[in-house]
Amino acid sequence: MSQTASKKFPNTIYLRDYKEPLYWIDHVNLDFELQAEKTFVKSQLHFRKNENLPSEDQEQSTLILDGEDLILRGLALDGAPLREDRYQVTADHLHVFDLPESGVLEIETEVNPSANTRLEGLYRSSGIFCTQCEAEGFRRITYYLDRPDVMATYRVRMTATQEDCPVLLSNGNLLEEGSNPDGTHWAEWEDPHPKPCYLFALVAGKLEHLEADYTTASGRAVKLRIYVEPGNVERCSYAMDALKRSMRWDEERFGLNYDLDCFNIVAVGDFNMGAMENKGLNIFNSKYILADADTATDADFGFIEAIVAHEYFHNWSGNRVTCRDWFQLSLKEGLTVFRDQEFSADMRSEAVKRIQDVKMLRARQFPEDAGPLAHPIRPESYIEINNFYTATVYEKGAEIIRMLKTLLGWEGFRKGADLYFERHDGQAVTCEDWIRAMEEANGADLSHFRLWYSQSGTPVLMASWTQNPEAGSFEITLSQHTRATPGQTEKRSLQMPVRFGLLNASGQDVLTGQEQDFLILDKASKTFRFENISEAVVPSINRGFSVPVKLEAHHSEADLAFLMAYDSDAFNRWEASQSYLTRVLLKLVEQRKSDVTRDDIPADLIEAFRVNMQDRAIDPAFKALLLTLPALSYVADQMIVADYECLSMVRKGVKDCLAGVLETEWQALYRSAALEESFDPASGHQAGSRALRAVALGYLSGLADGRKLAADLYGDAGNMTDRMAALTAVIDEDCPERQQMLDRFEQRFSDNLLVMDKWLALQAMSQHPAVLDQVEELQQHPAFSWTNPNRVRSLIGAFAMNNPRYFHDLSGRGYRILADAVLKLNDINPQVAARILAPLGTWRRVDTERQGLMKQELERILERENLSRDVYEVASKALGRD
Ligand code: B3K
Ligand code: ZN
Repeated sequence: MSQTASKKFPNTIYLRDYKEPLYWIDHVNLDFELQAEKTFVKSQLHFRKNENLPSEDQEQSTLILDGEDLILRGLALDGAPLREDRYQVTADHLHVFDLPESGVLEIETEVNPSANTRLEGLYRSSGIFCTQCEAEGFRRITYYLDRPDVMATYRVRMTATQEDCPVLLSNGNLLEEGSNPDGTHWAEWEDPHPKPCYLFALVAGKLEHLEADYTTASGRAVKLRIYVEPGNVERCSYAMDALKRSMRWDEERFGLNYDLDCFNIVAVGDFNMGAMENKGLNIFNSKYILADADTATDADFGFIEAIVAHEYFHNWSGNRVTCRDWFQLSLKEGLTVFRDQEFSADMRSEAVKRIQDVKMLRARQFPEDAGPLAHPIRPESYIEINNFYTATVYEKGAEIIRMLKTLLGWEGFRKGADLYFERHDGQAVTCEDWIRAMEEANGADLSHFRLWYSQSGTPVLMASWTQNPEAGSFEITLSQHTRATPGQTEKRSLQMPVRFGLLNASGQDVLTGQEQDFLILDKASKTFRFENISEAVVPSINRGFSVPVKLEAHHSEADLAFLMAYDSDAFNRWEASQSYLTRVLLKLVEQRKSDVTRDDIPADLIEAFRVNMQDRAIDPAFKALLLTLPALSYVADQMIVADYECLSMVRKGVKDCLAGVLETEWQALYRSAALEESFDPASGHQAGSRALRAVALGYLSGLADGRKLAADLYGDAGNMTDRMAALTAVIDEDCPERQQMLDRFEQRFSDNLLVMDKWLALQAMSQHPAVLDQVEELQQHPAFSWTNPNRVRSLIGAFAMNNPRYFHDLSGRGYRILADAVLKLNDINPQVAARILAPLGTWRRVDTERQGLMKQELERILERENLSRDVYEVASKALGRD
């Protein structure tokens, strides 16, 4: 066996190079002998030549399997060991020469799960063996064709000691289990549904479970189980409830039923992302399973509901119908995010959910589109695919699906989805297959719409209008423009379904009774004319955020105040408040206003605030959003050069001013939102009231009385949401209450690391002047650990992503803290390292002095020897080098 060195600079993979494999693998038998440091994996691959390939390819007979960090222990073909000249091992492949048309290849490898800190492949988390194979982790378990278009059925046997691993799980249904005289035991699982290896999973360890029964609409009885570390079963009920509701919802809304006799979820503490949809055996970051009133906030419950649903929905959108290659990732992710968004909207308030999703899109995806890693939802190239599990592929991908729903209507959309799932069941397909199903089921032409899949960048949508009361006409001109992004200089006009309405002075929609409530902009500029509009109207544009664009509409301030109070579209009502506040903030930044007074805030804006505060008809969750100032990063994105320091000062000034001017109203709101009933995580009304109280307290906390109020709330809090609201209210203040609450929190929750994540993140995001010292000190705190992704994200990630004011501190310390962390993590967990690195790529957004400091840190990272592919790609592209 010869070993060749890996290349210094990683390769780029291109969509245009896609080719089917030379061999297919139809069935896999796996046999695991699980030991903490030495696990043996025997695999039998039933392969056959791909007859689809052109004849010159067919003449080849070398099977090239992927494999990384593996020790090869044995290799046999159809029962006979292979001589050394029949194969070659390189750093990332196993080449097997002269294979027949079909046969069974047997491979034995050895891996060390305990040494696996990358958390890809087979690893141990608190003594539990678990796997993460998407995107390319299976090759760290055994040699395989690690690509999603190779779909096989699996039979998995595992053996481990009864004592350390009483529970043995894999995909599909349990076939048999038994014990051996030496204290070990075994189990055999079978998954009848063909799947790519990225959906393979195995779990073994000391676990307890919560169980429930479910009968599908088609009559199948399913055992649902959620496995957790001992002592945590009581905290799984909400996740179980969310799972059952997701299963029912998918039957009712999409006609999709579950297809195995059991559905297992396992929660582990060390996990690179939120969760993973392995067939029949979802593995979750415990953060998205474990919850009770005392340890989880309303937001946590919302995430649990959404992520449990998301992973369950993948059973069809991702597993039964999967991706041909990783460039098609949005095919499963965009669609599944859209499905989970619709589910959450149905469970709670549709408007509130939509606003939360758009806030998240603007905070995470817009910067991607404006930055060095801008890519279309179907990227054309990558160095490391794990860097492309992005907000663009996921969240913008979901927006594109949502536009299809707008264009075709729900019924048309459902017809297209039905055709897609029926036609492609058991296949690995492309985004093109999805669009074609939508077209064919509806007799629609989506040729122009397809551009959304290949063009990157956030379009700007401009709107201007005129009204001629005498003629009774109203004309609106919509225009679009998309700025160049790296590698895509020419942009074309997209097809945009812009939802639209006209409101008269009493807030009524005048365009009722029309066939559709959207305008289609399908070129650079288009004018739409409406007749018989005799009264004065205000346009409400891009309702429900129907197109993912930056809207530039020249509403007057009076129009915005009006829309804030009257728009029948709840999203645009919120949007108007954000636009108005953003305008005010930007103007004050221009004036570099250090001392904001009442005169700096337009009277009608204050009045609109007061009216909304006092309007008892508004749903409290929506009211909380209406009264929240736009995020710092959102306003900064509207500036030519982002000045976080000045903006943060002005924003605080406006907040304190609104607090003072409306103090009585805030006090009243705070009191009226108090709840008598006991905590119910499923009640949207309760969660809304708590959110509203938190907003009121947030304003009041700038005033001396407010700190006392926060301290009282902390003392009385019977749940984590209120406790966090109290702490959040004082975390930016330099007051004794802050430290007292932090200490109390630490004493009470030091043994629950998931809860301590909140404590770390709050301090990392604080505007307290000592925050840079604190972020460094907290790295030494016993609750922090470099090997756990949740801890790293809570401290380093929260600081770099959510504390722009201090991340961009002119001392350059914020940048240094991040770069040091990236370098440390490069060796421990490259995926997490590359992910937290992203904020350093935003250097083009700040002044030249900061630009220099940021680039210096990126250079320092790139100089490091043994840089992972993950970090190399993000850092080099950030500097515009790749
Ligand atoms: N499909 C997984 C994400 C895998 C990420 C690999 N780096 C979870 C999800 O989207 O549901
Ligand atoms: Zn997903």
